[in-house]
Amino acid sequence: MFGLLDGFLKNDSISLQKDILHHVAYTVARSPFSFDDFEAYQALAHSVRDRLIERCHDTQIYFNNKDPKRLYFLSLEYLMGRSLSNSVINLGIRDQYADALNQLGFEFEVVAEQEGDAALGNGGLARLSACQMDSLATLDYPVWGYGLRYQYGLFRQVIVDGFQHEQPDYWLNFGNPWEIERVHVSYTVKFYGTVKEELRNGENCKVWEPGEIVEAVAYDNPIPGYGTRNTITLRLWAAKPSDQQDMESYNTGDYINAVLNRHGLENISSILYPDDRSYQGKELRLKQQYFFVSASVQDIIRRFKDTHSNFDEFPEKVALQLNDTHPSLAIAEVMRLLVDVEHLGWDRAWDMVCKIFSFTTHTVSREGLEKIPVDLLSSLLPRHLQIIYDINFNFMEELKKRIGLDYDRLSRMSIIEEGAVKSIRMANLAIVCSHTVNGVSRVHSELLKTRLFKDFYEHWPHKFHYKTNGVTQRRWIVVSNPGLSSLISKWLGTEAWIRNIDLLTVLQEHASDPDLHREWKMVKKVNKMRLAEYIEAMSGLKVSIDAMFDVQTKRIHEYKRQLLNILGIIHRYDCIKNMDSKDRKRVVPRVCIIGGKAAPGYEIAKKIIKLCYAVAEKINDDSDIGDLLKLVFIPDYNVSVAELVIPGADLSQHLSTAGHEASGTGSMKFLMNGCLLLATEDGSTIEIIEEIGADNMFLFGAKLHEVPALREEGPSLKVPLQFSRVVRMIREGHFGYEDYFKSLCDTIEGRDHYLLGADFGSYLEAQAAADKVFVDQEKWTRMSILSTAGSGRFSSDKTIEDYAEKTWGIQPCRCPL
Ligand code: 26Y
Repeated sequence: MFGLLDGFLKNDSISLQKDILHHVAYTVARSPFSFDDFEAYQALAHSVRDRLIERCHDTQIYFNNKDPKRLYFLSLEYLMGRSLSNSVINLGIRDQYADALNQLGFEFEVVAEQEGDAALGNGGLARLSACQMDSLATLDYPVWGYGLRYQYGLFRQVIVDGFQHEQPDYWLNFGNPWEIERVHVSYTVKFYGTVKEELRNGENCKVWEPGEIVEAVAYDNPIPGYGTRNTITLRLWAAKPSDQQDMESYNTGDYINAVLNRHGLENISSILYPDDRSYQGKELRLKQQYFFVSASVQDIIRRFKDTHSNFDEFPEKVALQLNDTHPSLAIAEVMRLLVDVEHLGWDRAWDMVCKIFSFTTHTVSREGLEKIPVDLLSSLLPRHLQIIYDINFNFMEELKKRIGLDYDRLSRMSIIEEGAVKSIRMANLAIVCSHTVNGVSRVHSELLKTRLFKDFYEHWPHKFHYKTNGVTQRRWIVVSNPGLSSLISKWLGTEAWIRNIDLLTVLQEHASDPDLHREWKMVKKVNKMRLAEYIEAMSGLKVSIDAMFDVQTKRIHEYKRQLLNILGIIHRYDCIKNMDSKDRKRVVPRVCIIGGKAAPGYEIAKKIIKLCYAVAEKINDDSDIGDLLKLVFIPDYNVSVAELVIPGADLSQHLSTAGHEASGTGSMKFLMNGCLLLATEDGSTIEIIEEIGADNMFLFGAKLHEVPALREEGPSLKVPLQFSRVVRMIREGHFGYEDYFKSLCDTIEGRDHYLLGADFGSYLEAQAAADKVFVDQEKWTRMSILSTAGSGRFSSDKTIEDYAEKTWGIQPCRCPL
């Protein structure tokens, strides 16, 4: 079909040059004789977009012909970051584009820097969705991703005087060449109103008469696979006023108000909620969830009906994946559409629902589980509340047959939580209706079975599976660390590892080769220089690239214990200050780098950021310390900053109190980039130890089974003297702001829920061990090579293959080249 236009788009550098100039002239509307870096980016992006559209189209035609079982991945969050480099690398035409740009007087890297991040998500869960989409496309699975097209992404973090301020991220201001607006793909989504009963063909039917109608319009974001023509679609919904909504007002002549009223409705898809407790019980959040779910489910059913005259084959053709509980209303929506709209009987619809849904939870704690107040649901989605009640009634009846009248257990397992605020437990709803439930690491899945969802595990042991998260080597090595990527390909003699990650283990054979060591260290050095330049440009601080670059970047949270890191840095500073010049010669110089956002309402997390700045100011200004120790906070950590920071790190820290990090995926990115880990035995780290061995990393801290007893001890727990000393330094105002930091210090002295005091001693030992190895560069480099070599198990390709086979029952469907 594209062939009829002008033949397929050509990818040699002359054709690409022409194409870029064409877009400069006709899309960007600038003179092809004079355009700047940003305009070059826009033109380039549009040229890439044309190629993506071509492949997307072919992929869909191929899928439609083959009609395979499709996976529909439902997630309220995707952290895609930038698209340009990733797309041209996956399309296999990066070098041709770089040549084309060069001929036009531009540099690819400089042009690529013009792109802003798409930050439609908070952190781990959202970046995981993005990595998984890359793997799904690369492995040729027939998939659609669904989500929301927020107009404001995750807030921008601005630091003023060491304090975090949040600014809106209006990321669409400069246009978004990576999406295709589908004005004709739209669905109406209903809210509020009442449910009536009507007799139809002798049967009682429920008819929902809504009070508000909104239109969902599709924006398609092509996701190209690597080394394949397959390009799948991430379909994001935007809210638009519906023409059906205000007909009445128009008719009664209130034209102005009718038009004004329409505008508020667009707000549904405008803001991403930050990951804090403030979303709980908020009507807008619930509206977002339903809006997204309803449009997606209508789209899925429409696609199925395009090629099927009845629903017999529905469960053989459709798999729906719930990315956490956020999209769980999809369950009630599928039931409503099948029963009320398609008029299938309840039992038949229920049977299908139980065959199509699977559920991944990313949460470890009970407080992290979502609940919706019944009152809110009853007003916003009255029909869905009835459906959930019916599901729960049937479930409770079935359960009573199995366990009898054990009311404690029945009430724990019920989808409805009674109490001061009667609520729907979204996780219970998801578990009851899904055929498969999984956590995101082995230990997390064990915790689900033994704690969080113990009752459900005992009832349905077969539903519980374990999956270990992974990250895509395309983004986290090939795009972000081209030097390492070429080096790996050179030593393996092939680029095949980019699709077949198992090949990385071949590096183990060369782990002691001095030639590889030399080249490996050179790559790291170049990446450290790049990072040092960024640090200087951002903060004015000059750092020595001979120092160990020690990094902790992730969302700021008490359980992630950035505070432990800062206390360790204060201790190091204190030690250096008290050393004579002879001892100072033996100190391993460090550049400590911390970065991450605190949720806007999370006061303690914000104090941790301020403490980091206060300590940094003291240390960095102390001429007595010089290059022995520096501390930098990198503001506004996001995907593209991560792409710069991770390849430049020597050491990375993953300090969560055992049992608190469901998985953790940052560690996997550092591991792939040959960065050594200093970590607790928590989440995915436990599996990383199995792959690379405990002696190739620096482990410390209480183990999972030791945590409860340590907590029991409370304030009577003995903590090291050094711990009390550094906390006292903060309390006594060594870094200023002593009143402001008091409540922060109180969280770790006394109750110390996250056990900083208990783990401080072994933390310092692990740090000392890291120093010792860093002096022995040969050993360090060997450990670094073995880290990369052992990172294959943490490729999202592995995770996705596992889900495809064991959870979704889908097969690759590869569009011919
Ligand atoms: C607004 C609210 C409902 C909400 C939004 C986002 C609540 C939670 C989240 C995000 C949670 C999250 O990112 N969890 C992390 O998921 C990663 C991927 O599985 C894990 O590696 C990580 O341990 C977990 O904390």
